[in-house]
Amino acid sequence: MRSSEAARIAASDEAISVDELRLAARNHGMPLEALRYDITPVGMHYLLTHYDIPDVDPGRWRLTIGGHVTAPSTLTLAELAARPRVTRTLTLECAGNGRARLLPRPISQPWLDEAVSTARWTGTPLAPLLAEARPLDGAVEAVFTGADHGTERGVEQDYQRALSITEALGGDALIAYEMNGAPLPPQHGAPARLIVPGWYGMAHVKWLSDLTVTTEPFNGFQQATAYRFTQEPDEPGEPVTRIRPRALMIPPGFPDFMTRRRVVDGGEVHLRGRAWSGHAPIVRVEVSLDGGGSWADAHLGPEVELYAWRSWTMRWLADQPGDHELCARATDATGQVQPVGQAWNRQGMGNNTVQRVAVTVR
Ligand SMILES: Nc1nc2c(c(=O)[nH]1)N[C@H]1C(S)=C(S)[C@@H](COP(=O)(O)O)O[C@H]1N2
Ligand SMILES: [Mo]
Repeated sequence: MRSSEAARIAASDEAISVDELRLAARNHGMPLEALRYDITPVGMHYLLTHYDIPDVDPGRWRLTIGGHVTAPSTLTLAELAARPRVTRTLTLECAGNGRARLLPRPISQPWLDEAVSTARWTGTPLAPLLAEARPLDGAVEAVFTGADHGTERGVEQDYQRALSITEALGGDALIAYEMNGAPLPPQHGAPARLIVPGWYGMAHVKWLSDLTVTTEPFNGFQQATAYRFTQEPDEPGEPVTRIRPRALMIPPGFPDFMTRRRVVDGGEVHLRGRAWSGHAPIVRVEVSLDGGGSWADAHLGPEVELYAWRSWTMRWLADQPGDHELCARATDATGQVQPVGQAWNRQGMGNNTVQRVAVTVR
């Protein structure tokens, strides 16, 4: 359903509100120093929950599969766990990452750069499970429903997202029940969630309770209204899908408590970070030591798994005391490279503008 209320854009002098602060406190980001870990420790994994974390008893939990299929079914968690098991290391990033850096600022969860993390997700492949239900001719989409409920811009809803039937039957999505080798914790979707490798966060439906095959394209709020690239309030826009390439660096030196401005001791500084894309492998990371004026290639670490972040390093001879602005930018194998300036859209989606880290060398 489409909402009659447009997403709001902050006025040029409008500060972050208590409502935005509340969202930011509930939905924490990953501290950038955690870019040091190949696999983000569970408690440091970024979090985004639109409504409340639902109270789901794993013993009573069921996944229902139905709609336009020949063989509807209901699975318990034990039945799901008895199916073929796969583990994938994947980087998840919220589509709204970078939103609070846009000018003017779209009002929603005010992420800066930190809504990204990498985990090992274990579950069973979606495609064979859906194929066993035997979708009928005319099936167009698979709609995934979470157990959480709320309202958004006046539309009451369960959290729902759809994949095309082609993507669901031919893709590499999982129904995951473990994260980093342990059962999913409540905040990450216990007991089971959808994982769609390479896609922005909104596709990975947590607290999955139902999968329904439809004969019409799904027009729920999270599909048709939210998660679109739009310029105008009433424009349908293009859907947000896969993660755009991005590199982040671990801010070097030490921070000031309030401003988080960095102080770095002069000499050789070992810059490092991660880069990822949901389209293709990362083929290049460049670093700028002068705010994006000039760029030099960083050294890429080993390729991990498709859609998992890749490490990069760069030696910086910090021999000029004073203020510097460090930037990093990634290029993936499709040739997509991060923009240096902003690519604004109304909902603040997919903002992969380069990161800027202000440091003072002493
Ligand atoms: N059921 C449900 N699934 C959801 C959400 C939600 O609010 N409800 N948020 C989505 C969004 S926008 C993101 S970015 C990811 C975040 O996953 P995480 O909290 O496990 O990091 O979950 C997605 N899945
Ligand atoms: Mo998100």
